[in-house]
Amino acid sequence: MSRRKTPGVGDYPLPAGGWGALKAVAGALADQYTVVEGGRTLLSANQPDGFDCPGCAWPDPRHTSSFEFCENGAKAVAWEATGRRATPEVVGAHTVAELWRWSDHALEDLGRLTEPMRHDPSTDRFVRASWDEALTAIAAALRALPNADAAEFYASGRASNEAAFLFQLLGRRFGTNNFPDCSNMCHEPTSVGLAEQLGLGKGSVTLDDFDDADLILSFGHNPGTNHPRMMATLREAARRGATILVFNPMRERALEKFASPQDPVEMATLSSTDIAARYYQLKVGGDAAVLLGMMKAVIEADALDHAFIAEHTRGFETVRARARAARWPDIERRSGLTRDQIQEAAAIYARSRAAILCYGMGLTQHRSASSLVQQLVNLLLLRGQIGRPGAGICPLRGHSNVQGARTVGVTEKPSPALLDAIERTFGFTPPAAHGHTVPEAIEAMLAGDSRALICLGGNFAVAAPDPAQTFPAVRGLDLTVNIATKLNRTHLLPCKSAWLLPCLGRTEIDVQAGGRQSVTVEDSMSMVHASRGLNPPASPHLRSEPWIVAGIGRALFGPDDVIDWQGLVADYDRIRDRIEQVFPNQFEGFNARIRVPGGFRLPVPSGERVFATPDGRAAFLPYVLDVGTSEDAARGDSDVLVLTTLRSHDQYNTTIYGLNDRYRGVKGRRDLIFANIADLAARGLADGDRVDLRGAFDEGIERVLRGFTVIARDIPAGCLAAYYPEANPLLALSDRDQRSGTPAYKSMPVRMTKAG
Ligand SMILES: Nc1nc2c(c(=O)[nH]1)N[C@H]1C(S)=C(S)[C@@H](COP(=O)(O)OP(=O)(O)OC[C@H]3O[C@@H](n4cnc5c(=O)[nH]c(N)nc54)[C@H](O)[C@@H]3O)O[C@H]1N2
Ligand SMILES: Nc1nc2c(c(=O)[nH]1)N[C@H]1C(S)=C(S)[C@@H](COP(=O)(O)OP(=O)(O)OC[C@H]3O[C@@H](n4cnc5c(=O)[nH]c(N)nc54)[C@H](O)[C@@H]3O)O[C@H]1N2
Ligand SMILES: [Mo]
Repeated sequence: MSRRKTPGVGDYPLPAGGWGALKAVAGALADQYTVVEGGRTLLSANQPDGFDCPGCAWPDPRHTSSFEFCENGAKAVAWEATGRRATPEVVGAHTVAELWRWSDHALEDLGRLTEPMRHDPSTDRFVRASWDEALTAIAAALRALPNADAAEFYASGRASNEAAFLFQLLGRRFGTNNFPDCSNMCHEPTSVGLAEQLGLGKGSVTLDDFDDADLILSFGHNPGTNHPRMMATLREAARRGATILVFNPMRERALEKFASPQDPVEMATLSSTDIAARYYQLKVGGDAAVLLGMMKAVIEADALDHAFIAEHTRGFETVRARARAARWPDIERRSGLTRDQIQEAAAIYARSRAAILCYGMGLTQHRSASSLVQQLVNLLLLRGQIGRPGAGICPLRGHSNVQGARTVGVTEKPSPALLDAIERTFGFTPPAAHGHTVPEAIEAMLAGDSRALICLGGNFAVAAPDPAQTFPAVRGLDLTVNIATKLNRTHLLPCKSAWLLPCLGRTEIDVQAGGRQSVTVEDSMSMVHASRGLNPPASPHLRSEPWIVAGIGRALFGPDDVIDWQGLVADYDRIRDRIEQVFPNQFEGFNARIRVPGGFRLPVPSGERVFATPDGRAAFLPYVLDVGTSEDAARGDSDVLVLTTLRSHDQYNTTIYGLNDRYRGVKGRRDLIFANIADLAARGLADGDRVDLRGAFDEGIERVLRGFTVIARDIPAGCLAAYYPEANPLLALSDRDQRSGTPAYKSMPVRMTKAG
């Protein structure tokens, strides 16, 4: 590939991991002035008596292991344990209009928020407030809403089970099921799709299954950056001879070669382990076609588990008929892979004894994603590759407790059973009408129906698509409340009454009336365990998330409410007792069981071939396109390219630690578009040129990204990649998976031209 020299862009010839990772940790700690404290803090991550790492939801070997090194876990911890403080003086030194012009990195880099603040519209600055003043004013503003459904209760997946449980209780006691959740931008297609198909919207495997698998299929995730502790598992699997097949439009370094910082030999000899046996660079959005092709090949070779299909499934004939009818030229065109490649992958799968299929955002952030993830399961069902040792489905969850928040009731579509249980436990009747997902919440704000937004963490407006609509939607509200550790752009969308409430982080000691508290979280594999902070709080004014949520509840409903808000937060065992009462089948003996190191596993019936569907069978479900959208995001227009969005190695979602993306050879910048050289040539562009991107099907709203630098990369023709959240202005709010509400962040239709 011909390459012009573009500043800050090169290659990364080394294996992922290794010395580069160790060096990066030292740098991250030094940057945040946490060298001494930080080192001690790191050693407590994921230890039996320590805190759960806020980095990701990958499980630990029973949370009882010796320290497992993780570069990006270290960055997450250092970022929270920083020595910097965003006091009211520091934040209030600038108007909100000034702060708005800062980068996302600069805002959070101000450090930890220390005291409650309110926005003063007369000066456009944040000013100090007391907890009393804040909670009283928030309760008054909520009471002033025209109806309960005018409030939106957003949760990000870092909140503990205890905080999330109280949060859903607060919303339902207030009278709404409006729980837009970060999951609506993330793994909701898993919750929807797998639930319909397997009776449980979660993964079926355990960590031990990886020891038994002889094949691991990896679709659309980048563990070297986003689930680094998974690299130890993949490396072990590769070294003992398991085959790993990767399906990803980008060549991700860690999926090719990885050196373990914990292996003295690899570190000393600068050697590494090959991860992927085959790396299939399919087109962005080409997964449905690849899966159809693989199913076709497996069915035609009759490599099926007929007994399993007969005994445990329904719907096989429809899926078989679809696969047989599919034509290879169509499959090749839509997938970007050749028939030979797909048949090769299918043959490897057909020979495997036990296969695990892993996937991430590359699958869930498309139109029809709920149906797409079901195709992954179809492929497994064909060969009975679920519910036995070494086989099953493994969605890689995002936030460290996003799965747990859902388990304890943060859902906009509560089941009748959940509503009954809440009524029985607390003695009030919760609302039954379904509430809003994230995009629906934004639409309701634009329509003027939603008037208040309470955020338990996260960066709602920046994580969401379409700032051209989302930012004004939040600015137009009557009330915003952000419970947060650090300042971000969502906080800078002041409306009539805007509050910033600072909370403790996971790494910090949480003391309540009843003494020192632990919280609990659930990982990607349904393991629940305790998490206990050990650092002194960043400020004496910080309160825990449960305390803040309960504080709003008490201010809103008074001390004589049917819910004893104050009593519950005095001792989190009481919150856990209530969780057990509401979910007796899952949390029986909750308080006793989290006192055992490593915690316990929630029931995962699909892992034992028990499918909690209406007929007790796992369902083969054909791929269904969303009404009104085309599978091919380019919609038949040859000028339109399909843009996917990525996380760099130096970010945690909208938290930008730094501007490098080491494994993609990028230094000091994020204003990049990765493109195929043929697509550049077709537009008269060269590597390093500045370009504008425009949303292709805009229907009246102009969506543009100006002056980004285009880089020729090994990515299939017709596809582009850029960083999240920079590219979010290009995605229309309406472009989403209809069933889960998940925005199509991984298939934005755009046009690319030389910068104007
Ligand atoms: N350090 C760090 N850790 C994190 C996070 C973080 O930002 N930083 N975020 C957390 C969260 S909330 C989440 S959800 C997870 C996200 O973890 P991932 O799912 O790994 O997240 P992405 O960076 O979005 O990467 C998706 C991968 O999908 C590929 N891809 C893009 N489009 C397609 C496609 O159409 N098909 C296929 N097959 N592949 C595609 C991309 O090339 C990329 O390798 O990580 C969690 N952990
Ligand atoms: N284009 C594009 N857009 C995407 C994605 C994508 O792949 N591409 N991914 C989507 C995904 S998977 C997700 S999960 C969402 C993420 O959406 P969110 O979860 O809303 O966003 P985060 O960036 O994780 O939130 C960061 C903020 O959380 C706060 N915070 C950090 N720790 C704590 C804590 O312990 N308690 C509290 N209360 N607050 C805390 C800090 O103030 C910080 O600024 O973004 C989505 N948006
Ligand atoms: Mo996520």
